[in-house]
Amino acid sequence: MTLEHTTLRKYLLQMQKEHGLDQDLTLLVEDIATSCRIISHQIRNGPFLDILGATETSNIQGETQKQLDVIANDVFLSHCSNCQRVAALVSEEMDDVIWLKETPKAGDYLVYFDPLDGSSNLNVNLSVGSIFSVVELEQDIETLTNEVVLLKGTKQVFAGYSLYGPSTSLVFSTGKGVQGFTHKMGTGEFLLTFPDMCLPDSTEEFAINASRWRHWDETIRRYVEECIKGENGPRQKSFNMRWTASMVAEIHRILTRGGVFLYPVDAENEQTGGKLRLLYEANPMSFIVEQAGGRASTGRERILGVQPQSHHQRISVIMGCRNEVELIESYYAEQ
Ligand code: AHM
Ligand code: MG
Repeated sequence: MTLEHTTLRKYLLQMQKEHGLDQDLTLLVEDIATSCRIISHQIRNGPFLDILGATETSNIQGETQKQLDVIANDVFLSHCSNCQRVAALVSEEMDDVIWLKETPKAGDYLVYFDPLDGSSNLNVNLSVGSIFSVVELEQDIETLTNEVVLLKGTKQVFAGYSLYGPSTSLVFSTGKGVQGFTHKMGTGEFLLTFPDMCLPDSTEEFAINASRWRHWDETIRRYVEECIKGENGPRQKSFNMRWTASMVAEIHRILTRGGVFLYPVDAENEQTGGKLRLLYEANPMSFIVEQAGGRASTGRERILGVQPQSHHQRISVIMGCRNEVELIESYYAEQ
């Protein structure tokens, strides 16, 4: 049986008509979708093209770049530059902000992306993803400085991710809920397969890299310990744990069946503020999680409300089902 699904274009045109979604944003979303389709193709053919390995270079955060990190970055760069409203691009893989306009105007777009997140999964053939978001400038800009791109996550008008798993998903929000599309192989189309994705309030599943236990603060240890104690502990229920080392895969699982994802600041990463990056990892994912009815926090404050200090800033991340995130926040408040 073949089901009839709404195409990405049909959905975007409907959003234009019913919610006044900007036409230029529609084109930009389609260019982002194209980027993801191309990257998906490159990943799936990676072993034949010999592009799964490392390059000789490191990115600004001192991490070795995979060849596919660089390829995916180039794909995003070229496609996101198509839209005449895009003023600047900020990527995990580029040291500097890339300015496309000399005198950006109010209403122009800033695009943030992590072209290939979780790329340590590439050569073991596990899921990776791309993360992206768009912010609209509120005023004309006279001087191009990095401060211009340091806008809070609450300013995002669009955010999403693509998951390169058994199938290629495109999940995004324009601020009207979360929609999940799947790339239909052989057709070039993304079809709306998971409309209005939403999170339950509660969960019995958590995701954390438990090998970092020795670095965690008291609050994270307390939370995880209570989960692990299961029925006999204070939570009085049995918890399951998952860790795929790919935030996109993790958040997609959580959107699908609930859960909470933690990559907290800890004793080892506190000098940099955490592991995950605010502008192109934490903010887009927080937008999606909140739009799906969940909560996204540093443990002490809402991620979307954090004022960025630099464009590669890192931050503590705790997101997913509302009740779990609020419980962890309450533990931090007690500490
Ligand atoms: P990356 O942007 O360098 O790929 O790092 C981000 C990834 C996340 O997707 C994932 O949650 C985390 O790093 C995994 O970290 P760890 O190696 O500690 O498990
Ligand atoms: Mg990343």
